[in-house]
Amino acid sequence: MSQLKLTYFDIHGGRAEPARLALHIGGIAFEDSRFGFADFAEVRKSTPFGQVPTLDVDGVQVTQSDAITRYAGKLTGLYPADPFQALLCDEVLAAVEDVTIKLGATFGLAGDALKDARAALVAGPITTYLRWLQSQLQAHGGQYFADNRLTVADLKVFVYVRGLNSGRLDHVPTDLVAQVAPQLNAHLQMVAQTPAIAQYYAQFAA
Ligand SMILES: N[C@@H](CCC(=O)N[C@@H](CS)C(=O)NCC(=O)O)C(=O)O
Repeated sequence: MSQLKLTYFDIHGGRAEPARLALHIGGIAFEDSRFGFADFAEVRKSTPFGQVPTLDVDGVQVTQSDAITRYAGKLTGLYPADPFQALLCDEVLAAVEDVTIKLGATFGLAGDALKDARAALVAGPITTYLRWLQSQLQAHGGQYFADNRLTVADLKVFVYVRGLNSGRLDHVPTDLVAQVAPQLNAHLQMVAQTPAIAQYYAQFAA
């Protein structure tokens, strides 16, 4: 088995979290290399684009969170073997990444500029993507996004929706998902109650 080291912020969310969850669910040992925000300036010097996450596979450094998530999914059986189901899974990963990039563009803002930018995102793209995600869920049986079972697409949406609900994003109402795409909250509960995921977060709760 390859030696894996996943490097990312010490938070329970963000771009590395779906891979962390997949590796945990699949029982794949990996070095969970977490660092604080204050250390990012130093950590980014060791990455090609000044970005995280990175995954080291037997010492080979790899970038791009969705590629890492898909790899973790393949290692753990959480990525569809069927090409069409894999396509549906990839579509969800890419859509969540698109809207994450739009939100990321507001992180350097403050005051009214932040408020206005976030309000525009909430009224526009975030709502559009949430509604689309809910429609995808409905179109594929209402429980999972692809393959009629838990895949990394579910983990990606779970992490995204949990972030929106968390109250940590200024000017993003914590009831936004409940208002515009309530089935995504039911999906979130279902994923959160998956025994391996509940056990994963319980270890940090003490
Ligand atoms: N396309 C990259 C984007 C990674 C990314 O933007 N990561 C953020 C943290 S979540 C970052 O390092 N931002 C700093 C920067 O872009 O300068 C991926 O999906 O991994």
